[in-house]
Order: sequence, then structure tokens, then C-alpha cells
Amino acid sequence: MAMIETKKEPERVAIVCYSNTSDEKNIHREIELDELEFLAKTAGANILKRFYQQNRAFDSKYLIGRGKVDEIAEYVASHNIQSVIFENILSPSQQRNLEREIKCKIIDKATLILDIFANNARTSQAKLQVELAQLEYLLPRLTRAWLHLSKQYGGIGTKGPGETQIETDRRLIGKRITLLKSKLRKIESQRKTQSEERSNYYRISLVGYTNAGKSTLLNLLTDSDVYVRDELFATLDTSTRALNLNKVEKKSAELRFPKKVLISDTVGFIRNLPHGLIESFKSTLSEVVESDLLLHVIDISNPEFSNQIKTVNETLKEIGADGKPVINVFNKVDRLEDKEYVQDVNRDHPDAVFISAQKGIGVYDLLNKIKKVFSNGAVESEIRLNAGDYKTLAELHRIGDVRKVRYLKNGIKVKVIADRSNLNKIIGRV
Ligand SMILES: Nc1nc2c(ncn2[C@@H]2O[C@H](COP(=O)(O)OP(=O)(O)OP(=O)(O)O)[C@@H](O)[C@H]2O)c(=O)[nH]1
Ligand SMILES: [Mg+2]
Repeated sequence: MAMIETKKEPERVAIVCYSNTSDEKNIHREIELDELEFLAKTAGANILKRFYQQNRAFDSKYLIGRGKVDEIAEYVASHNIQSVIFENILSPSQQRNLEREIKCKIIDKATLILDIFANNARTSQAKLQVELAQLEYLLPRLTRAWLHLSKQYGGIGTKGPGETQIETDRRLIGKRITLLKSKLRKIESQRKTQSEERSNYYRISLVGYTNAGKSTLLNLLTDSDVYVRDELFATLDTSTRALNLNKVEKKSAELRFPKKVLISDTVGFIRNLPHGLIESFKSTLSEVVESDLLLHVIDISNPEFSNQIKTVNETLKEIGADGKPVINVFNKVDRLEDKEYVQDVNRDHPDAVFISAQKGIGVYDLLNKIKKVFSNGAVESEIRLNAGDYKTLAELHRIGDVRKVRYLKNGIKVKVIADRSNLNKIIGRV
């Protein structure tokens, strides 16, 4: 029997970006719209038109000007557009006003990202986190009009919370939020136990802008098979694997650390990530916060990489993971036509490593660099711990090379070689 694949038609979409700064050459406008278009495509949209408005007084009713609203409405009507997606975050009332005038589903960037997250969540933790973020974000937006529209149009922007939940009243949604939070707390405490078991390990996290190649690099370094896609937010769950640093020849034989190394891959960051989302993903990201070293993966082939670095650094600060040792890993060098470009970038980032996670270029450089961080940034220090503070002693064993331990009547004296910033954290505490 012949099987005919019937594929759902992609939703017909127009995208809109509003900016109140002037941008003469329109560089940013194109870049912002490119990224929004990539997000919308990931969610299953067919983008037929871009609208842009800049350098115009802010209109609290529609965000964009009335004239632009009419222009979009006309296009939507004549081209059978199903949704209009805004790069900007819309207030609930702006969304309602726009929906009324443009007469189709209006989606903002936060809703779009939540949608992709809902599609990509695999583990129960990720699913709970996404549902929580959706409910908290959508709660003030759950109006009759929105309900009506979401039923009518389906597709992007309506992938959950499930209709049954939408139909219950806000009090029930409030209850659901409380339940989700308590479930997440339980998962978090389990994770903490797991994390304590891991305290004998030196921990590395891959961080970076979405689509930079973090998962590809994890696979390369650990011979794993985690999900890789040319999509934004392909990864939502944290995967942790053992990393064998001794793939590299032992040159600095006198240093015996780190003994056991774990490396984790996690959700990527993006410009203007809605704050509530970061909030609800904090426990996924706690792996990053607890790491001893971060590998910041950067897509060198993306012309926006400098801004992406900024975004990542800001997000790291927001989750409380700044100030850790970081190696900047410029990835996708195989995509560069101009090989001298690497040298230019290297000049601005002298400590960076240049690799292709896909082609396996530069891996040994990277592994050596990781070892170097352990040894170069390392200082020898004598620390005095309180008597019986075996927990800190174990931590010192984990992060460094403990050379000498003397048990005194009133404390423990430890001579250790370890990375300066990791060591300072411990010294500041004891
Ligand atoms: N040409 C080239 N492509 C790469 C390289 N590394 C990764 N890619 C591609 O880039 C895309 C994204 O890779 P991922 O590893 O999924 O990126 P990620 O940072 O984990 O992305 P998210 O999980 O979505 O945030 C995939 O299509 C990869 O095949 C590389 O070194 N060279
Ligand atoms: Mg990934």
C-alpha cells in the first residue's frame, strides 16, 4: 500500500521589529530580524514579510505607530497571514490592542521562545520548568480574546499550557503554579544529592549563545551522542559526561590534578531572553554555577559574535556564575573563508582557543588549554582549616593538587596547588 506523507503546512507569518534608536545603515535591524526569523522557523513558520519601525516616539497603546499598525493589518488581510511575531516583548494590553486592529494572532519574542522550549523539553524537569514559565508569562495574557484566537488559529504560540488549563480560571492556574514549583523543588533536592556525590570531581560547563556548537563539542570530547541540530535551543536539558583529559600527552607530569573531570552541556542563551525564563531555568543552570571552569563556546562564523559574547557574559552574571575561570572557545573555524580572520580575533582574545567541533580541529589545543588553566593559573598556598573540616579538605583534593596535610591540635594545615580563583573562594570562606 502506498503511503503518502501529509505534512502540515507551515504557518504563514509576518515579523515586526521596533527600535527607538536610529540605525543609519540598518545593520542591526537586519541582524535582529534574521535572528527572529531563525527562531520563527524553528517554531515552524513560513516568514513572508518583515516590518521594521525605528526612531519613532514610543506608543504605549500599540508599541509601534498607528500608521504602521494599519499597514500591517492591510498586509495581513491581503496575504492570508496567520500570525504576526514581534521581536519586542509586548505588554498584555499592547498585545490585545494589536490583536484587535491587525485581526490575527500576535506573538511576542518571549512567547515564541516559550513555544520552542515547550516543543524541545525532554526530561520531566525541563517540561515542568517550561510549563511554569509559560503559565507565569501567559497568566496576565489569558483573556477571552486570546482564548478565542488561539482556538481559532492553532499553531505557533499556542502549544501549551494545554487548553484545559487555559479554560480553568486564574485561581486554578495559581494552584498549578504552586504545584509545579514544589515538584521542581523536589527535583532540585534530588539533584543536590547527586551533585554532592559529584563533589570529588572537577566540573567543567559548556556555556554560550544558542547554536554555537556546545553539544557538538560535548560529543566530540566525550564520544557521546547528545542531540545536535541547526536550530535555536536544541538543548534544554543538562547532560553530564566524564572527560578524559589524558587524551593529551602528559607533559606537566609533576602536577597530578585534576583527577576526575566531568563536563556538562546545557541550554544556550539568547539576546533579550525573557527574565522569567532564566528564573525558571535556574536549577538547570545551577550545574554552571557549581562548575570549576567554564568553556565559553563562540560561533566565530557569526558576524554578531561580539554581541553574543556580551549577552552570554550578562546572563552568566544574572545567574551568579561570573568570576569563574573561563576559556573562550571560538568554534566553526572551518566555515571561515578568510583564514587570517582567526589571527585578527586572536589579537583581541589572546587566551582563546580556535576549533571546529564538527571537523575535530583544535581539540588537542583545547584539552591542553584546560590543563594549562589548571597549572598556569595555579598558585601554591598554605591553608589552615578548622579541626574536623574534612568537607573543605575533600574540596581541596578535588580542585587541586594537595601536597601536604598536617593535622594539628587546633586545625588542619594544607599545602595545595590549585587555580587561584577557585582557591580564593575557599580561602574567603574558611
Ligand atoms: N561548520 C560547522 N558547524 C558546526 C560546528 N559545530 C557545530 N556546528 C553546527 O552548528 C549547529 C548547532 O550545533 P549544536 O552543537 O547543536 O549547538 P548548541 O550550542 O548545542 O545549540 P543549542 O543547544 O541549540 O543552544 C549544528 O547544525 C551543528 O552541526 C563546526 O565546528 N563547524
Ligand atoms: Mg545544544
